[in-house]
Amino acid sequence: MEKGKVFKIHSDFYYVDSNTVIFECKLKEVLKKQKQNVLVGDNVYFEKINQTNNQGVIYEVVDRKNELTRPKVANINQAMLVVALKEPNLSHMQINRFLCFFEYNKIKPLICFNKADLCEKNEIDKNINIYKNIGYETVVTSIQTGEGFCELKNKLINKTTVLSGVSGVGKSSIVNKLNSQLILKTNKVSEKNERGTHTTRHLQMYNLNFENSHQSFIIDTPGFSYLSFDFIMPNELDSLFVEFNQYKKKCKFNNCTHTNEQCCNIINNVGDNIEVSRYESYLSFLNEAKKYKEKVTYSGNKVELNYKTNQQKTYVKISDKKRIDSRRLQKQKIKNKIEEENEI
Ligand SMILES: Nc1nc2c(ncn2[C@@H]2O[C@H](COP(=O)(O)OP(=O)(O)OP(=O)(O)O)[C@@H](O)[C@H]2O)c(=O)[nH]1
Ligand SMILES: [Zn+2]
Repeated sequence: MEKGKVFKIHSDFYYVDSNTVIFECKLKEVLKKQKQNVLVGDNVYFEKINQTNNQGVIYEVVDRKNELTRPKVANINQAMLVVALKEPNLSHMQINRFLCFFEYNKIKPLICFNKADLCEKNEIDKNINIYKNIGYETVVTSIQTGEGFCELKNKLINKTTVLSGVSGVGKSSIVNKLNSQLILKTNKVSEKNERGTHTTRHLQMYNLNFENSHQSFIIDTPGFSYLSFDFIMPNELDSLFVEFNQYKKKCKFNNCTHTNEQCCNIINNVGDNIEVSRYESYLSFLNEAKKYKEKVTYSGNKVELNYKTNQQKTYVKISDKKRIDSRRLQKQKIKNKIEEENEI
């Protein structure tokens, strides 16, 4: 039996990297029947079925250290959020949106401020200090000048990093620069594109093949560029703003929403110990989460669980063709919490 890492999934085929040899694998029938899901980043045991063609069958998915449902990836050490200092303009709301999502999923974020060549040093410092002061790891890079790439490599070495960030910030350019053998499509209109050989990117893991490490991976996640607050109850949102924790204990009401209550210690600290942009993001996300909660409360949809789970494997009647939808589960979770709240 061989061991490897799933780096790409295409319909029923799982592409497994085993010591830099690529195997095209199928899933063992019994695992298929058990609806065993296999994610990019999964470590698997497989058996070769054809030596010459590098084909195999996956027999076992190793227990995951963690997993994300959107995008569907497993065993990640950190998330790199790429933002541009200019072109497109930096959006703190956008940064905070991603940070909240990673906090919720307990994944350590690394914020990469790219396109440093387009921005004055003092403006860069002003922006990154907002996040450094909270305790987030940051790095400043430029594709044009090469600034920050040594530091970035050190932060990526021997880790599996999931890539995120809105379109045009330089994600593909950064990956291409980290490993010149990789050629991810960038947005710049290239001769290739003009000739019409447009390539669509897929969720895929790349080995960065650093000279001193073969275990540094990055997962490109096209489409992972916008998140809405449909995963958390409004009253839990403040916990995702980590720097609020030390102040909210002193709010007068323990169910304080930090919006218009009297003696709210969060509001008292905005502009001093809490950045205005962070608080504004909080208010905006709170509204989104409230709207989602209302929608779930009033939607007549019956959302029911119709399967049982046993550890990671989900056993479903084979005849049951229904797909287990992570969004539906998410909605069910929020629904359960609303019910709990109503019972109290
Ligand atoms: N000036 C400058 N331009 C950059 C830098 N990094 C990337 N760019 C340019 O920004 C544009 C977008 O870069 P991409 O790498 O395609 O951005 P992306 O985040 O992968 O975009 P999507 O594929 O749409 O998600 C390209 O024209 C790059 O050449 C940088 O550090 N400085
Ligand atoms: Zn408060």
